[in-house]
Amino acid sequence: MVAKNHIAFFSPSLPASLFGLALAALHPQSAQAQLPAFREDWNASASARFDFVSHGGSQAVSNIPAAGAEDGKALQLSIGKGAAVSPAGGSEVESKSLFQYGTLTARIRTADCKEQPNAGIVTGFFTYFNDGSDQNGNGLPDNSELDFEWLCGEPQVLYLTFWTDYRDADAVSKRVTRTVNLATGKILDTEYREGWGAGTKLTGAENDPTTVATVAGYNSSTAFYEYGLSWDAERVLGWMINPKDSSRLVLWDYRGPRARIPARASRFLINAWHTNTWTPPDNPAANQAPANTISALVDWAAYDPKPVTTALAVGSGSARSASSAKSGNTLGAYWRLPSRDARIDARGRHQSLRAPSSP
Ligand SMILES: [Ca+2]
Ligand SMILES: [Ca+2]
Repeated sequence: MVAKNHIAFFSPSLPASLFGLALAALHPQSAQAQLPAFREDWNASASARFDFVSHGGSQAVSNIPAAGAEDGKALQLSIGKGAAVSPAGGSEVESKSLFQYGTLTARIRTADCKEQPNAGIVTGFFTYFNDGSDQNGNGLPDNSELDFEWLCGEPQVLYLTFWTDYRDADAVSKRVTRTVNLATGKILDTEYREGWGAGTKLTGAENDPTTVATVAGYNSSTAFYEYGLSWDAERVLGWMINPKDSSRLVLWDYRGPRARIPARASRFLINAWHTNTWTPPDNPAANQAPANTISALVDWAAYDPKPVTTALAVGSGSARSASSAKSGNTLGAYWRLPSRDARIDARGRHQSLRAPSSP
């Protein structure tokens, strides 16, 4: 009931400026006000929450009939034949608003390369913010980013990477990363990295859990799965709903130093793009440009501002509860950002510079 009243208070008719003042009064200690929960089902031609970004033959289009989608409709993120390398040659959706902390979820079928097994295609579900400033004062531009990524050449492998900093000039970064093969239940690496090679192995609270259950038959590109990122100042969890029993399968419960956890309010994005340098561990030949259009599908995407501990306590219901929140509050103008193209270009450079097997 409390949550309901909380959401009802923030009427869509409130001007953005008043909305901000109201939140500031309610949350005097939080640096960044939280936005209300929402869910986007992608069953209309446009979205109140997300901008669609297409490049040439790579198109982001919603309301596409899709078998396996809960409502029969999905967002299609296509990568066109011969698409240029980097996210700037792919397609994506990008939230109009910024989010700081809470849980982001999406039900995704990643790009399917069964017709071209050596295509180099990334599907990404992530947060991102980089305006070039250095608010954490460590000498590198802040790059707040939480990534869930898949390469279509080995669609049973998941890459989780949490970034705090990235400098475009020399690709120096600060990030932690975990790679998991879910079909075998094997954690391939859990490391802190500043460059593109191997980094420092993580232990203790930075390496939890130390084992991940096998998801028999897992193939991210042949079925929809629900994935989530739960984030606060001291913790980031990457998880998915296990299709066997609908339980939450925690892939990584990262509780490292605060300095290694992104802190800037960030946009919520889902994209698909061509890489010719980042290849999966067991398929190093998977770097080809798409010979024909290749697509990922997204059934829905949701946000829930509840703190991580609360979100986890309600099990897999966290994503569903977001769907009960009334959508349609357009708050996109609340935080001002550099132009979208500048942001995409910066991210395109840093993502496309990845070395083989180095998320
Ligand atoms: Ca910094
Ligand atoms: Ca849908």
